[in-house]
Amino acid sequence: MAHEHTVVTELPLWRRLLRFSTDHKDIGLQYFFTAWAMAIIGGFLAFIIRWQLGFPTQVKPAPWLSWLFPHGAEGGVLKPEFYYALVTMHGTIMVFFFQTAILSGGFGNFLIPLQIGARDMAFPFLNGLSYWVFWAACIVLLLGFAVEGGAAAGGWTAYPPLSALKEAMPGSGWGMTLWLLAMALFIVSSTMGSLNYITTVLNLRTKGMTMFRLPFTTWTLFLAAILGLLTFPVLTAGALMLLLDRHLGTSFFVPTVHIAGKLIERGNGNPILWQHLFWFLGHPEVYILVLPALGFVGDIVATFARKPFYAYRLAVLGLIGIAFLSCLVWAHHQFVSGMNPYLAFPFSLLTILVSVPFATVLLCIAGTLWGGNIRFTTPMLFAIGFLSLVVTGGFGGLSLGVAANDLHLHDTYYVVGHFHVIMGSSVLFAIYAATYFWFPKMFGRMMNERLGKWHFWLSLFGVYGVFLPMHYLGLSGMMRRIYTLLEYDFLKHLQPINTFISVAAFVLIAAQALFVVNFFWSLKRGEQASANPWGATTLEWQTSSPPPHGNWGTELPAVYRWAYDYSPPDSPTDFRPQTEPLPASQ
Ligand code: HEM
Ligand SMILES: [Cu+2]
Repeated sequence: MAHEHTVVTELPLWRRLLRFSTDHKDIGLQYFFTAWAMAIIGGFLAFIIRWQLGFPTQVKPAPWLSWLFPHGAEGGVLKPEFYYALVTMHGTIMVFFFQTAILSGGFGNFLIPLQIGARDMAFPFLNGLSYWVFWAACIVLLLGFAVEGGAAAGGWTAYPPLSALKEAMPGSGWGMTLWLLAMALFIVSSTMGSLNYITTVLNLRTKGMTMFRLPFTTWTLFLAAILGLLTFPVLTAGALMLLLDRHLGTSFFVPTVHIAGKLIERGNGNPILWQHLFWFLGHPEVYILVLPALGFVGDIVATFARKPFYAYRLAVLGLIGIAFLSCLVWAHHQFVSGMNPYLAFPFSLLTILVSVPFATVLLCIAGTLWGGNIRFTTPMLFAIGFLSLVVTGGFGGLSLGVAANDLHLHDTYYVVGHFHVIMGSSVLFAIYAATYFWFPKMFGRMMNERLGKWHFWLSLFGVYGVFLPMHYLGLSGMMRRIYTLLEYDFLKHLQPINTFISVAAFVLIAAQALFVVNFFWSLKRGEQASANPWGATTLEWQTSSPPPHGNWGTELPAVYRWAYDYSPPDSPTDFRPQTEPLPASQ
């Protein structure tokens, strides 16, 4: 393959980020930085949410809020409808614009060609386009804060009628339309990405790189792309129908309802249909996040336990099982929606069945840890933190999967606790693990270990301190999406727990500053990284840090073995890279 002679990685970082590039590494970094920026915005919204719940502004007005959001808070008192906009935008940003974007767009782009021994993605131009459409989606989404009525306020799940009727509440106006357009753009961008990742993995693997020699990370990114390609379009269809309901007077999702005592002129639509269309994507979506997280953690654990991946093929089958079953469980979000009650049983059963392949994968990773010569580096600590959190969150999920429990727990803080432990925290930990792990490859420098470890421990105690008590709040009946519990006599006694959670959340948020400082400091001053600082076997570590444009010298690397030859017997080193030929006797 011909490739240019200009070494693009020598451009300054900001130049690589701000141009239309077709190099997968540049595009990966563009996604990476944009997604982190979105995370900071989403985190700031979380800060305001916790401020309100911990120190309700009706009791203690917060003038800085009115200064920041003149329309959302008057006299330092947050408006309830603005609170809804905050939770909606926080959820949307964190699920799609941070986690999905950084996992598939950021790490997927950066790592897939490097790990399979390709020079770039199959469709480089489409890849560049995918990033800039994502960028536009971010802008359109955030514009919501600037329009009349404020940002979308129907929840990240955008249930009708709040999302279908422009007049339902302030955030149901332009903010909601922008939300739908932003999601449509996001899906277009993500589809372009998925097509690229799938084609690249199928067609551009280098000589010797069979499917069962792929690193776990690439397997998971590949499966996540397939899930995205199969399920995101369903949400696109739903979003278009919702736009028609809003602007052209159709009633796909508009039920016969009264607004302010007046029967609306339209009706007879089915809001539950939206729930099906949303969750047909929405549930697989959470696996679009947790699969790559499992992939990173699997690879990081093998690297730092210095052990061959335990039952690698079984683990890959487990991943495929998770991906397949995750498409069949969506209605566990709708046990109380009024759908046919007979549906609860199969969906309950299938939901609980997901834990079989899930536990298989986790046991394979635990088997890899077992008896390993473990190096507790920062990426390894975050990977182990992920395992702890994913198990805790999984148990929360199992208890919700039983329909009889869910009737009580649905729409309470128990659910909020569940998905923040498993997605908000465990997937976040995997993203941190991956960032500390691949930072040397991305930027050619190491991150600071001491700061990294402080970041890890404060975050670990932080997330458990914030999200475990939420389960208790839910069991005690606290509903999600209420902006104060002081209005309800039966909830008032829970206020001190909310204050505790908010304080823990502020510590957690402050601890993330350690990461930001470490990141930018290391970018400039970090210790210079060698090509393979962790002694890892996979291909990306067999080229320079950072890799040149085109990734490899004049010849593509050839692969002779699987990705996990750690601590091989009779070897002078404790690992054998995939590029090392087998001895003649084998
Ligand atoms: C075996 C594992 C799991 C089981 C059995 C499970 C089960 C459930 C159930 C039944 C609900 C619905 C609760 C309700 O709304 O009443 C739920 C909600 C949720 N789960 Fe899980 N879950 C599991 C793993 C995960 C994972 C891995 C993620 C993400 C990475 C995740 C993310 C979510 C989210 C985001 C919601 C709430 C959505 C919302 O209503 O806003 N879950 N889970
Ligand atoms: Cu689900």
